[in-house]
Formats: sequence, structure tokens, C-alpha cells
Amino acid sequence: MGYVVAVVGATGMVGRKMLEVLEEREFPVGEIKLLASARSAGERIGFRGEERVVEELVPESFHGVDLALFSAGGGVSKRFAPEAARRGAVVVDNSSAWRMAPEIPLVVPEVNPEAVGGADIIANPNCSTTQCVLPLKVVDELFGLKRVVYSTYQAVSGSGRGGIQELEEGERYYPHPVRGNCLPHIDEFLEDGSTKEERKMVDETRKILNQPELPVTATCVRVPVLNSHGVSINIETREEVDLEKLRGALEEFSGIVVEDDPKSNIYPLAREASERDEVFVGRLRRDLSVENGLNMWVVADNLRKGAATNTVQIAELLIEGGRL
Ligand code: 11C
Repeated sequence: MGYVVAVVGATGMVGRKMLEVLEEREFPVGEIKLLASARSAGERIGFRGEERVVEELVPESFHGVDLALFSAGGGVSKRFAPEAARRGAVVVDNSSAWRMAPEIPLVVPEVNPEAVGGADIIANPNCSTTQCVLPLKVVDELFGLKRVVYSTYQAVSGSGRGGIQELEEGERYYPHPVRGNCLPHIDEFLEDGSTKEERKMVDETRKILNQPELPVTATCVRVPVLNSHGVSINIETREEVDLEKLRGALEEFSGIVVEDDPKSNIYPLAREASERDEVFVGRLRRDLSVENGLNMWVVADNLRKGAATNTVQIAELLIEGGRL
């Protein structure tokens, strides 16, 4: 027994990672349906030791599906998530298509599990946002958030295979070489000079923390790192920060690992965070340039906690809440 689960975008990097995470967490899958574009149909992917054939995604694919996990880009989600929901599936969508729609919950299970409610489509946040809202929630509960400044150091795996091929093989994917470079350019530029990635971090942070007016700003940078995003978070709080209290609360918080012993060269690193599901937090220190200032360095595997793991955790919440 188990659920009929469809993975849309099964041949992509996040789709494959979703399959891995479903297996690892022993998610109760009764039947798995691997869906992708016509171009990828017919490919074979292993799941629980058996080869499965990828089918072409069509609206009828969702007949009899209980849970549909989408990671095939915004266009596919916009078109097919309502088709899946109409046929009775609950959708967890990893694209940006639905995240800011007021009726769609945007969920990080450790932070706002209550937001899931009775929605048919639930959105998974952008990877760089997800890893930040865990420690921000802790800071908010203890001292109150007044302002957040993000500076990101994002791995090439966030761009999919194209980014990895450029870093590993030198095949050009980005507008400038990423090898030996830091590119202050992730996703398209907007009218105001910021990028879509930066806008996502602002909007999604506010939505997940349910603080629509919270002052948040971001500078997002692609760095020559294979996997796992790093984010420097500069925070102003309403009350004075007690670093020891904060450290204790971070250590207690589900999904966070504190790595913070700089004298022994211990702090979060992309290579160590890769293939892990937790969010790593370190370099905790006061920012003395403002009244109640705090700095931290946060690293997580963008394909796992930033995408596949968070998606499967949302599906687990659906089971706990009796939605599945
Ligand atoms: C990146 N954060 O690293 C992006 C990838 O909205 O889900 C994920 C984009 C998204 O390029």
C-alpha cells in the first residue's frame, strides 16, 4: 500500500534528487509515475532498485495520482499543476510559478507548517530563500526582526546541468566565465536594477515569515562552487541579541546544525553541506555598526534542502495533516 506519486520533470537534476529523497526517507510510495517532456519520454530511471520508463507529460497523466511533485520549470507548472489538482492530486511545486499567488501556501516545514492548510497546490520556495528562513525564524522568535540584508554565494548546480558543465568542462553557459569569477547576476534583471533571484529572496522571505512589510534586501552572486549555496545574512533586531541564547536556540531548532568554532577553523562549508539535508549556520557575531546588529553565515545543499528534501518534507506534512 502507498500513494500514487507523480514526479514531473523526473529527468532533471531536482527531479532525480526528489526520487532519491523519496527512497531515502521511505516515503510511502505505492506507485511512481515519472513524467517529463516528449523529448525525455522513454528514458529509464531507477527507483527502489527497478528501472522505470519516463512517460510524456499530458493532462491525463494525473488520472489516479494522489501526489504530484513538480520540478519542470514555471511554464510547465502553470499549465499542468491545475490539471493535476483538477484530477484530485495534491501538488507540491518547486517552480516559481505559484509562490507569490496569495491563495497558494509557500512552505518550509520547520518554519511555517501551519500554512499548508487545505490548498491543492503548495509551493516550495527558491533554494537560497529556504535555507535562510530557518535561522531567521529563530532570531525573530528571540529578538524580533527589524531588517535583513542577504549576500549570496550561489553554486552552479542552482542553474542545472548547464552551470555544472561550465564549471567542470568550461562549456559556456553564463554571460561571463564562472571559472575564476563571481557573477553578480542570477536570473533576469528587472527594471529597478535588481535581479529576479534577488526579488524572490525579498518577497518569499516576507511571505514565509508572514511579515509583508519586513525590510529585506539581497545581492545574489554566482560563484565557482559546484553545489551548496552560502548566504551571509546581516540582521538588525528589535531587541538586543544575546549570542549564547541564540546559539542554544539554533542548536535546538529542527533542521539546523550549528558549526561555529572559528578558532578551530570550524564554520559551514559548501563541500561539507553537499548531500546533507540540514542547514548549517556559523560565524555568529554581533554587527557593531548598528544598535542591534547580527551577522551569520548559512550554507545548505540547494538541490536537497533548497529543493527536493523540502518538497518531500511538505508531502510528509500532508500525510501528517490527513491531506493525503
Ligand atoms: C539558482 N536559486 O541558484 C536558483 C535556482 O526559483 O527555484 C532555483 C530557481 C527557483 O540559480
